[in-house]
Order: sequence, then C-alpha cells, then structure tokens
Amino acid sequence: MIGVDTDRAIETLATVALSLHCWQGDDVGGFENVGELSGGIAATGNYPGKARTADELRRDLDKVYSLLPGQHRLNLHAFYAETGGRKVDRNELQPEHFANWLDWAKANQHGLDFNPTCFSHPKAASGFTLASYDEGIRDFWIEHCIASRQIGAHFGRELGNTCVTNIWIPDGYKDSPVDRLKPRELLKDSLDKVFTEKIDPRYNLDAIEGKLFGLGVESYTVGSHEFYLGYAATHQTLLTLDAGHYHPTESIADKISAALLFVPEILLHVSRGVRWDSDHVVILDDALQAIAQELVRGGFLSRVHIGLDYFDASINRVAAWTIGARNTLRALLMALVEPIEQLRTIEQSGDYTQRLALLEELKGLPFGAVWDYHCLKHGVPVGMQYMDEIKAYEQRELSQRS
Ligand code: RNT
Ligand code: ZN
Repeated sequence: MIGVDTDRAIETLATVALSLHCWQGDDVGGFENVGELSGGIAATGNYPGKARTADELRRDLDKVYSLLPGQHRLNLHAFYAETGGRKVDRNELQPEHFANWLDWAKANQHGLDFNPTCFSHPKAASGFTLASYDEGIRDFWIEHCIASRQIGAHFGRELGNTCVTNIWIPDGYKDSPVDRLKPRELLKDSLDKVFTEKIDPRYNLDAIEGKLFGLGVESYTVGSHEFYLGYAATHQTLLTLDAGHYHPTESIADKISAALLFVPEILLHVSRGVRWDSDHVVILDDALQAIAQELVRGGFLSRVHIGLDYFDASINRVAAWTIGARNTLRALLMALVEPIEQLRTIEQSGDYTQRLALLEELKGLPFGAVWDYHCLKHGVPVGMQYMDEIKAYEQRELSQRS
C-alpha cells in the first residue's frame, strides 16, 4: 500500500491559481493596431476565430475558465488597454484604460497580473528599449514600466489580490557585439529608475524575466538569466523563469530551489520550446512534470506564481489555453499524490535503489481517476467532454469571426 491522501491533494490543488496569459487569444496582437508583432517572438498559424476585440477576448477566456477546475487569474499585457478609440501612448497608460478588465475580473473573481509591453511599438523598432543607447528611448520605456507598476498596484488594491507585474524586454543583437557590458549597465540603471518608487507588496510585486535569445536576436540578449538572477537577488524582486528561455536540455525545474534561496518569490512562465523558444502549447511531458514535482516536493507552491506563456495560432485558441492549463493542473495533481515523506526518508537513508523503484512504480497508479473526480467535484467537464464544449463554442462564436 502506498499511503497517499488524495482528498488532501485535491484540496491543495483547488488553492492553486494559474495566471492565464491573455495573449494566447489573439496571437500576441494587442488592441493598438500598430502592426507587426516584434521583439523576436512569433505566433505562427492562421486558425480562424482569433479575438478581435477585448469583449471577444473576455468571452473566450470565460469559456476557458469554465473548463478548468478551480479559480484562476488573468495575465494582461499593457497593449490590451481599452482607450475608447483614442491614441494613448504606452507611457501614458492609466488604470482607467483597464477599467473593463478590472470590472470583469471583479465580477468573475479573477486575480489580475500585468506586463508592460516593450515590443510591437515604433520606439522598440531598433530592437532596444530599456537598454537602448538612446536616452529618449530608454526614458520612454522607463515611463511605461513605471506606469505599468501603478496599474498593477491599482489592480491589487481594487481586487484585494496581489498583482505580479512582470518586465520582459527583447533587447539584444543579431550578431555578436563588441561591448556586452554597456547595454547591461544601461539596463541596470533603467531598472533602478523603474523600481525607485516603493509599492506596497500587498498590491504589486515586481518580477523580471530573462532569456537566452530571440528571433533575430540570436547572439546577445542584454537581459540574460545571469543578469536578472543577479538583479533579483540584490534587489529582492521576483525572478521569472520561462521554460522556453534556456538551452534545450536545460530545465527550469532545477533552478527553482536554487533561486528561492536568494529571491523572495518566483514567477513561472510555463511554456514549451520545441527546438527553440517556440511557445508551443504545454503538454503533459517530463519537463512539465519535473516543474510540478519541484513545486510540490519543495513546498514552494506559496512562493511561486504560476503563469502560462505560449501562443499557438495553428489550432483552436480556446482549446490551446484549455489544454495547457488543464495539463499544468494535472501535472501538479500528479505531484501532489506522491508519497513525498516516504520518498524523502528513503533518499536520506541513502537507499537509491528503493527510491528509483518507488518513483517508477508510482507512474502506474490510477492518477486519472483522481483528476476526473476533481473535475467532477468542481463541476467542469471530465475527460474529452471539454472538447465538446469547445467545439460547440467554435460553432456558435469563433466561426462567426472573419
Ligand atoms: C518572450 C517572453 C515574454 C512574452 C510575453 C508576451 O520571450 O517569454 O514573457 O512571451 O510577454
Ligand atoms: Zn515568458
């Protein structure tokens, strides 16, 4: 007998709030109509039905949340502002431009997270933002990041639910630079300016996200992992770990316990790179399970914010969100039903044979039944039933969009 308290596992799972990334719904388009997606990221595919307005995006999200057990968050990007047809540049964005999102979040009990959008903008056309050699460009993006923190704090205050505001910038070079230091000095200085004002951590938490490379930015990324790890550790901000931002054999699972010794909290961007940072829909693979196991085995659930970050435009977008989110929850549940105390005791006794045998044995346990029960208990579709709902929604709603 393997003594596992499945009731406790599903109780714990019910407390986990995933932050769904709004940008899966419209291929990282935003509502400014400024043209191409830039910044070295790309959404490929032309599946019909992408959201064209904030109302459509919210409707799609409502559908997704209705298919997930538990209460979840929304991760918003700044260029999803609703400015009523007026041009409001990003450094002038105010909480009022997100009033509809906030009302919707309140009505549906979603926590909100936020991101400055430092790409897809004329002032990011050179490929540099906070680390630009041009002071005017830097100042613009500093102002945008400051405005974003204020918007995040407003969300946190209004919802009584802390917002995590995550800064990611695309800055870097296609080819090898001769000066790798100066842009990093500029970025450090810009971040210092962005974070000068202290914000009550009950309302807003700051996170910073590093990366290895982007499309057209293959040789040098200013905001590398080491850069942000150092910055986050010295300034005690949150560190964002995106599963697609490392070398293909490098796993973010192993970074969590190390980073948490030096930074207060972590934000995860759960994603799936295929050969490169391709932002594929998250599947229930070894990488995802390793992340979930780390969070549970390490007791890190209370210090790690779990966000999703991928954008697949080649399949039904509502399904893309739902599949990735359900998989993330399933991976967590699989980790939650492990007999962790027993495994820990075995490991500490030095019996690695027993550890290996038990870990392998666990893979055959009827985990699916616990997941189905959890879905049933939360009144959401069991198994493939969620696809029936999505197909009906596609018929009724998505297929009407041209
Ligand atoms: C890009 C980063 C970043 C973005 C979003 C849209 O490589 O992962 O998190 O995906 O901000
Ligand atoms: Zn990311």
